[in-house]
Parts: sequence; C-alpha cells; structure tokens
Amino acid sequence: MAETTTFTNATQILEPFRGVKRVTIEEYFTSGHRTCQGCESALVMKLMVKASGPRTIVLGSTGCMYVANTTYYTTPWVVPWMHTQLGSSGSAALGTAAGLKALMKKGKMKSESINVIAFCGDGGGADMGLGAISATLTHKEYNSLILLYDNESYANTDIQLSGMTPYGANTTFSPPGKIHRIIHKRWKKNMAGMMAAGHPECRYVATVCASYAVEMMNKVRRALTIGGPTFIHSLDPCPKGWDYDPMLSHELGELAIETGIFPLYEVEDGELRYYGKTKAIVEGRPRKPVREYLLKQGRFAHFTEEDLAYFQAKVDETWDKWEVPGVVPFKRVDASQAALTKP
Ligand SMILES: Cc1ncc(C[n+]2csc(CCOP(=O)(O)OP(=O)(O)O)c2C)c(N)n1
Ligand code: SF4
Ligand SMILES: [Mg+2]
Repeated sequence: MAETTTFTNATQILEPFRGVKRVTIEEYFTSGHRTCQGCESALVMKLMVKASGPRTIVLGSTGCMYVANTTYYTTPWVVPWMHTQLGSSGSAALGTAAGLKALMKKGKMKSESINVIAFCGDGGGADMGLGAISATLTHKEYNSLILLYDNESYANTDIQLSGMTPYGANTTFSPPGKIHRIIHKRWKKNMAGMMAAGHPECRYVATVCASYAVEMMNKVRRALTIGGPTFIHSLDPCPKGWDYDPMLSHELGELAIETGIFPLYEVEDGELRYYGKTKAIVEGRPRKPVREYLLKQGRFAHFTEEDLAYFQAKVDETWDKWEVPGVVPFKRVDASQAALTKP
C-alpha cells in the first residue's frame, strides 16, 4: 500500500495536572490485580497509565507487575498491554514504537499519536535489560517511555538482591549471619544519573516517587509529550521485600526523599530541575538522618551504629562531594592535582 502523507510522528500533548483536583477520574488500571497490601509499584502502574490516558499501549517485563497483575483470566489493565521477557523492556518499547510507525506510514492503521510505555523492575531493567534500554535511548526517531519501577529486589521470585538493592539489606541472597553481619556490600547503581549523562539523544530523564503522586503523573505526561525515547526511575516501597507494615508505604517514600537517599529531579534537554523536598535540600534545608528511614524496615534491622554511620557517610558524599549533587557522581580535582595527572 502506498505511504500516506498524514503520518507526522507527533506525540500527544499532555498538559500537566494543575493540582490534585484537576486529575482526571478515569482509571485504566483498575481492580483484578493481586499485589500485596500497600504495594507502591501497583500504585505506580495506576498513576502511570492515568497520566498517559486511554490511547496508550503498555508493555511490561516479567516481575511482580506482570505476574500479580495478570493472574489467569483476570487483569486490571484497561488499555492494551503485553508481557515481554524479563530483560527486554527496551527492545519491546523500541519494537512497538517502530511497528506502530511503520504501520501508520504504510497506511495500514490510522495515523494517530499512541503512547508506548514499557515498564521494568530493577532486576529486569537495571540489571538484565540495561543494554536494551540504553540502545532504545539512542533512537530519537521513536517515541517511547521506559519506566523503571524500583522495589530494590527481584521481588517476584522471593526478594533476591539486585544491583539496585541498598547496601547491607537483608535479602534471600544476603541474610545477615553471626560471623558476617553485612553480606551485600555493593552500593546501589545510579540509574537515572547514568541514563541522563550517557544518552545525548534522550531528551527527558526523571526520578519519581508515588508518595508525590501529582508530580509523578506530571513527569510521565512531560516525558510522553516531549517524545523520542524517555526514561523515568520510580522508587517503590515494597512491604514484603522491605519488611514493614503496609501502612508505612507512603511515609517511607517521603523519608527516602527527606533523607536525601533518593533525590527527585528531572533532566530535560540537558537542564536539571530538582523537585519538592529535594529542591529544598539543595537550597539548604537539612536532610533527615538516614536512620529514620532505615530503621523502619526489617531488612535493615541487623544494622549497628557503625553500619548506620557508613550509610550516612555515603549519602552525605552524594550531596557534599558530587559535582551535581545527588545526580552525577564526579568530583572536581583541584587544579594542582589535575596538573600532575597531565602527560
Ligand atoms: C530470563 C529470566 N530469568 C529469570 C526469570 C525468573 N524471574 C521472574 S520474575 C523475576 C524477578 C524480577 O525482578 P524485578 O525485575 O526487580 O521485578 P519485581 O519482581 O521486583 O517486580 C525473575 C528472576 C525469568 N522470568 N526470566
Ligand atoms: S512483593 Fe513488593 S512489589 Fe511485589 S506485589 Fe508485593 S509489595 Fe508489590
Ligand atoms: Mg524488583
């Protein structure tokens, strides 16, 4: 069939919700899922697709948000959705966006702007699927959003540690013992910073937390409006994996930001904007001690004062020593030392 001339590759213009009262009431992720009580990742799915609206295709890699959301013959998804293999959210996003574009260009389907969102967990996205996500973020000719929902473990298979699990956390792969108290000694990857710093064709990278729901939805809307490949990292408290009372999910999300452990920001066309309490911290508000966040979770119950001090010092470093606080982990070398390193 001949190419139509109507194809534009335009995105939907999704204006920000100006306050909670302006948020649309329609739901596209409804009843029918079986996630744990207090599961923030389920809330992220609901907010994500509420923000994107009905003309959206959702692709999801294996994990809690696949398994618990698509039990045989039930699903909460109102929009079209497809499962994709654990490490392939990037490939699924790119392939779907490219497929839609090809079909529209050939006139085989109506030319319209359809949002393509692929979500992945931290295991599927930050570990296994990192290469495919990175590749997708280099293809500016295809519009897609990759949303990483980070519950800081391979939760669906019973809480194994991932590259996004915080230092020292008790997981099924890192149970504290009598001789070795801290088994997991690696510091968490900096996904959003890595994506923003390393992908010049990606115009929009943001961090979000569902404790700040309107802000989160507006970042999803901004990413989809800007178009090309975009990336959002969401920190999602997980009552089962983090071992806390489900009623604390919202509070833990807030504490992650107030302690400076998880900064809220966006990078649009290379310009960095901090948000909410992170912005206040950057402007001088004291951060809460990390112990207020860590000691509310059973996965850190074995921490001693020494462990808490180490964790605090590492977080302090991101604010006091990083070139772009909380975002980019380079440190300036003073001029005399820099000269010594020259050939
Ligand atoms: C290639 C592959 N390896 C292992 C699995 C088993 N598996 C299914 S879900 C899952 C955990 C995924 O963790 P994450 O991406 O963080 O999502 P979460 O379960 O935490 O929501 C694993 C290991 C799989 N489905 N495919
Ligand atoms: S294990 Fe965690 S992420 Fe998975 S459904 Fe339960 S609360 Fe949600
Ligand atoms: Mg996970």
